[in-house]
Amino acid sequence: MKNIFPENFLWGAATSAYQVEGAAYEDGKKASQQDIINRENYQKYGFANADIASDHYHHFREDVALMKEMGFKSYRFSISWSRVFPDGVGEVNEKGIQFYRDLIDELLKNGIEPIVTLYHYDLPWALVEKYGGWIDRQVVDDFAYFSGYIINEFKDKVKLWTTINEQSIIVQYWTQKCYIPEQYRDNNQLRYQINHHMNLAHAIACKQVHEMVPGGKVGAALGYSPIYPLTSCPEDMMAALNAHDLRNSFYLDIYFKGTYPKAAMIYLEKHGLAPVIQDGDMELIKEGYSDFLALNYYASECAKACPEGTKEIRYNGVNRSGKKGDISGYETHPGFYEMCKNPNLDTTDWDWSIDPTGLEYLLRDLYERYGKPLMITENGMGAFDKLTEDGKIHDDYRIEYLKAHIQAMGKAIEYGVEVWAYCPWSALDLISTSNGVKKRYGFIYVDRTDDDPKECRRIRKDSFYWYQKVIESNGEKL
Ligand code: BGP
Repeated sequence: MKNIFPENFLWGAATSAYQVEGAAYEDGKKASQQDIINRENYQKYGFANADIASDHYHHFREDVALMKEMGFKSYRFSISWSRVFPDGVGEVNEKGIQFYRDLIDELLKNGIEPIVTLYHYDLPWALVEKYGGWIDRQVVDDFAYFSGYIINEFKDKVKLWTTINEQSIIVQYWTQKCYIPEQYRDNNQLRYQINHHMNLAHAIACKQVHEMVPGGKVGAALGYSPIYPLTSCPEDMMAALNAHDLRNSFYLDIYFKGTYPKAAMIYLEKHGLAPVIQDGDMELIKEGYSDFLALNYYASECAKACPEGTKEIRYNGVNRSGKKGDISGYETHPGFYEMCKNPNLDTTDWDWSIDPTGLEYLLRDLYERYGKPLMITENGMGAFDKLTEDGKIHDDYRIEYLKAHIQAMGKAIEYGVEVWAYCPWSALDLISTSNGVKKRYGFIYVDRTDDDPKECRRIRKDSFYWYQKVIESNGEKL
C-alpha cells in the first residue's frame, strides 16, 4: 500500500483495566462491579475471572518494552476507578494512583503517547452497594469527582482523553456491563436512564479536559457498527434506518449536536423507555462538546423489518462457546426493526461478522455527517490461538483481518477522512468481556489459560512481527 498515512499517525493498540491488570484486590484496590459480575465466571462458564487477568499490574514495564519493540506510537488503556478511589469517592489510594503515574511515565519515556480512557465498565463496587451504581443520578457527581482528579493529575502528560467506553454496548448488554440489582433487571427504561447519566458524566469530563488540559482533546469511545438492510426492499431499508437511529445516532448526536435524535426518542417515549431528563441537562450536554470520536469497530450489523406483534427481545444473544452459529437470538423492536445475520459475510468463531469494507464505510459516513477527526480505538479478531511446539503462535488469520481493515482505513483516508490513530484490540491477550481467556486478541500472547494463570509469560505472536513492520513502514508494508 502506498504511503497515505500521515507522518504523525498514532499506530498502537488498546486494553482496558479490569481485563488486563489483575491485582484486583492488591495495594488498596477494592472491587469494581466487573470483579463482582465476573466472580463466578469459572464455575458458570469455565472462564477466568478478573482477579489475575494478564497480570499487567506486575508486568507493565515488560509490556511497555514489548510495545516499544513493536514500534507503538500510542497506547490506549483505561484507569481503574476503584484502584484510585477504592470507595468510589473520598480518600485517594496513593499506591493505586502511583501505578498509573509509573505506567504513564514509562510510556512517555519510550516515546509512546498515552490515550487514556476514564471509564471502561468498571464502576467501584462501593457505589453499587451505596446506591445501585449507574441507575442513580448521584453517580454523575461521583464520576465528576473521579474524572476531575485524574484529569488534573495527568493534565501535563496526557493530551488525548476518551471518556466512557461504549455506551452503545452498555445499553444493549446492561446487566453484563453494569451490576444491576436483581429487582431492577426487568425495567428496560433504566438502560436509557443509565445512558443519560453517562451522557452527563461524559459532558462533564469533556468540560474538565477543555478547562484543565492545555492542548487536550477529548471524546467518547463508541462501540460502533454500521447497519445494513438485509435486502433492498423498502421495509428493510426503513428498518436499517430505525436501527441506525436507536443504536448509533442516539449516541453520535449527543456527542456532536448535544441532542437526542427525534425518531429514536419518539420510539422510546411510545414504549415507556425514554430517560427522565432534568432541566439543564441538555445545556450541560451541549457544553461538553467532543473534539473527536474514538471508534471501536469489530463488525457490521444487519437489520430487517419487524412487524408489530413480533415477540420483543431487547438485545442480541451472546455466543459463549466459540462454535459458529451458537448465538442465542437477535434483538427485536416490533414496528421498528429486527437485527439479523448478514448472509453475505463470514464470521469469527463467536459469530461476529468480518467486514473490512464496513470500516471504510463508517469512517466515510461519520466524517461526512459530523466533520470531526476520528480514531480507531478498538478493532480486532477474537480467536482460539495455539501455542505450538516451536513455542510460537502462528496467527495468520489475525494478520489477514487486521491487514484488510488497515487497507479499508487507508481508503477512507484517501477519500479525505481525518483519522488520527489506529489502536486495535488488543496490545496483549487479556480476558474477554464475554468469553474468558480462550478468546484471544493480542499481538502478545499471555501464557495462561482459563483454568490456570501460570506465570502469565509473554510470547510474541507472528502478528507481533507483522505489526512491527506495518508501523515501521507507516502502513506501507502490509
Ligand atoms: C469491546 C470492549 C472491549 C473488548 C472487546 C471485545 O466491546 O470495549 O472491552 O473486550 O469489545 O469483546 P469481547 O471481549 O467480548 O470479545
